[in-house]
Amino acid sequence: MKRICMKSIRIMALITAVFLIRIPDVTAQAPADTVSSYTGRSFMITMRDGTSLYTLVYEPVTAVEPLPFMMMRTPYGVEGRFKRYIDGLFKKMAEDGYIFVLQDIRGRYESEGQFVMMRPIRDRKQAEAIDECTDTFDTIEWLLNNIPDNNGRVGMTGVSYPGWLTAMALLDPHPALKAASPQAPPADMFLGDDFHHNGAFRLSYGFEYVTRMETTKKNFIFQFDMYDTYEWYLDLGALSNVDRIHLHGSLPTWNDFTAHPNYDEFWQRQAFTTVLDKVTVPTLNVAGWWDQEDFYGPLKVYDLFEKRDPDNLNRLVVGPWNHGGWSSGYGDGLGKIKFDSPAGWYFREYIEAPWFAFHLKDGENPNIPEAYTFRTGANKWISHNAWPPKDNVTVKNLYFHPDRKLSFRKPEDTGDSSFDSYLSDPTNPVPYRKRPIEPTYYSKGSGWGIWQTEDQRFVDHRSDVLSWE
Ligand code: PG9
Repeated sequence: MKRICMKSIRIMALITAVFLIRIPDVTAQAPADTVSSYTGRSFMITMRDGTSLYTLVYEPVTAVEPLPFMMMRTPYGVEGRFKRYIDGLFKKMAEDGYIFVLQDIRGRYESEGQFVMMRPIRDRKQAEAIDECTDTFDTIEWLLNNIPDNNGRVGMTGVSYPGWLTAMALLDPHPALKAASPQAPPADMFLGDDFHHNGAFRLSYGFEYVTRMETTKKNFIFQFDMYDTYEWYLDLGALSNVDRIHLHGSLPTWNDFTAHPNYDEFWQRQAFTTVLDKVTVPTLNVAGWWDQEDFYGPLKVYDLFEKRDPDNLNRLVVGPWNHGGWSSGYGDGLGKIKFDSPAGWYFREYIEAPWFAFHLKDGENPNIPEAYTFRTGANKWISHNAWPPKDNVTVKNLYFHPDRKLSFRKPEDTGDSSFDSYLSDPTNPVPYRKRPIEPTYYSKGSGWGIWQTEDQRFVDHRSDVLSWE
């Protein structure tokens, strides 16, 4: 029996100043064919421990001045991906002119070494120790010395795992790293990001992500023998059957899931507990309100950095997007919701690219406010001078009431009998997406990317689902 007490939910009613709102005419921007103006080369760059990482370097065919590097490191494979990036995340930046650098991290795709899922930060007392931060450092050092006509400055960005790699690079940054934008980086895989939410294991995501990443060096697709994965997971039975039937102890991260069901030292060590004394690199943190994978992370990273930011280099942008929804397309809607504003495109053109250009190319200062968030419903960008906002904010409690009502009025009866309850039956779990539920990745029409905006009435009136109005 679960009890839902008449506790209050704290919400914040925000009344904040609106400025800098410029929703440009999208149709006026004809897409330029930028990819043909870049030429690429590949290198194996050797790290301090002798491991070499596969790296692609793309330079403009004609450049009139020394250019900064824009780097992205990833476990998802770089070969053949440049066109996708240059049509999306890097489109405006490609027009501005950068030397783009894409790298396979250790143990993935064409790089040597061993892949470790979200490799914990090294023991800094050991001089030879390596981690994602030292790999970034060594790569930057090599680029500066081996790719001519660079201006000595490096920017770094990426979404999700690449966003986390960007955040890791900031812990001991190379002096040439002058601007970094960690976008949707996970920060704590037990508390709020991909694998668990508040300790609750996200079974389907955990299983599908880990089989994808650790079965081979390249992305692997687990073949479900059923269309509806809800039924597949239900038939699976106990969690131990994953190993008994399918994995046989072969995947390190699955082994970690089962060995560490609690928030123990393992998860705490992997979490983005910063060893950063002081923010020294301008940092643009980016999150989407409906990120189905990593919403906790970017806000946490922003928050940790903010506490160590005496020079005011840390910024936050939150828009109406799902996971990475800002990195391509207009980002003007999600599922059935429309925002009357090309928020993704606006972010790339008017926030991200000018911000990088200011730090890396002496461009005009776009004066990005401390926190810049998109208010859905009003469909406007809002500037804040702090996050969470401090000015013009009213904090209100929203209370559960009898008869499934919600109100800002405090209930009179808060005694022991004031609770709602439901019976939860593990053999008949509440689906979070409408069935049939397609696999998370590589399935056409998978609702994974938009389930957080999906109409939930398909589970209304189940006896184990409570709703309040
Ligand atoms: N959300 C994905 C992820 C990041 C880091 C670890 C595990 C999963 C991703 O999209 O990269």
